[in-house]
Amino acid sequence: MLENLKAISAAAKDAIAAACDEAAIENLRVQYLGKKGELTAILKQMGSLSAEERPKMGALVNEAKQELEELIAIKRNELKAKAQDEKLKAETIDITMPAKEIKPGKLHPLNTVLDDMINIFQSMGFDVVDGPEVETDYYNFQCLNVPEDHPARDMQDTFYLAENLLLRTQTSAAQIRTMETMKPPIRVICPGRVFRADEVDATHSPVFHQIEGLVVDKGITMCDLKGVLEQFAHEIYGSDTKVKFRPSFFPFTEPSVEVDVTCSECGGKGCRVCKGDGWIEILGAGMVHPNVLRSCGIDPDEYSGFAFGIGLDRLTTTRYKISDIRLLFENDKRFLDQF
Ligand code: 2U9
Repeated sequence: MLENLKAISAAAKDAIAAACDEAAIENLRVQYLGKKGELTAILKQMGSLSAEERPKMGALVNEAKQELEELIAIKRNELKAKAQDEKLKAETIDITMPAKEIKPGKLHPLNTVLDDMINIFQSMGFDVVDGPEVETDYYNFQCLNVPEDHPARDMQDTFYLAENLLLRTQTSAAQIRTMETMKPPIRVICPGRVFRADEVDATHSPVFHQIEGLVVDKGITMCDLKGVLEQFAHEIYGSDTKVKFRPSFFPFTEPSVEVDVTCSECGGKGCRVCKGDGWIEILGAGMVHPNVLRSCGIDPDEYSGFAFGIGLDRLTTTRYKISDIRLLFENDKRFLDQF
């Protein structure tokens, strides 16, 4: 029995040393130490030994069992570490591979012009206010002295979401709310997206952008309007630009003006950009109509104000010599990459 134990033990040690993966080592554990294993079989034969030999033999078998268990544990750990090593080597990332090019984004030309305009008006003390694109008929028209059936509604036809709910045609409603909630002095600009039911062509889009401005205080006159808008025109187009104020009509301002600047392309001589005129129209403005002040709870006998509206898209297309307004809304990267 002793010889048998030695032979089994020696064979097991050789096999453990030669095992090359974790599955093989598990098979060896079952083969030698499992319930039906070779070493377990020797233990089962102990009954045939004399009472004197049994404890000695028992001790030897247990010793051999313990030794094999330790060898198996050591080998198992070795094989585990080896397998882990091989896995890591196989998963090595080749950091010499050229990376995918990441192009940083940039501002849309409309936003570049908008940022310039906001800077100019902020430096003159204006705050920026925001408002919803979906408006009520009251805030978009009635408050601005455009009652139902007023002919000016034709020029500002828009998209109706419900009987009383529409897409705003100008950003004025945000300024109306400012007047309702703030006491004068008020000095705000409101940039934003506006909508009109216009046919699409190279110079018209049903979605476009405006910056409107509003100043309300005691003693505001047409001189303040001219000063602020001249300053704006000089900062945008250069200080030798001439500014012309032409009489006009808007229901929400009285008197009203349209403002032209000398063409920045030809300096006023007349060219293709200004269609030979020498002047380019850049905005509309006027003194806030007393009815508008009254509808916001401001007494027109005590306060006066001026307002203006500038089309951002026109300003952007003339600055960058963009021939078609639609290019601003198509988001074609080949177009946008040029700015
Ligand atoms: C309030 C009262 C009056 C804003 C004004 C204009 C004149 C104007 C056009 C410019 C180009 C619209 O985008 S455009 O087509 N706007 O001519 N806008 S006065 O008047 C206001 C604003 C707010 C409370």
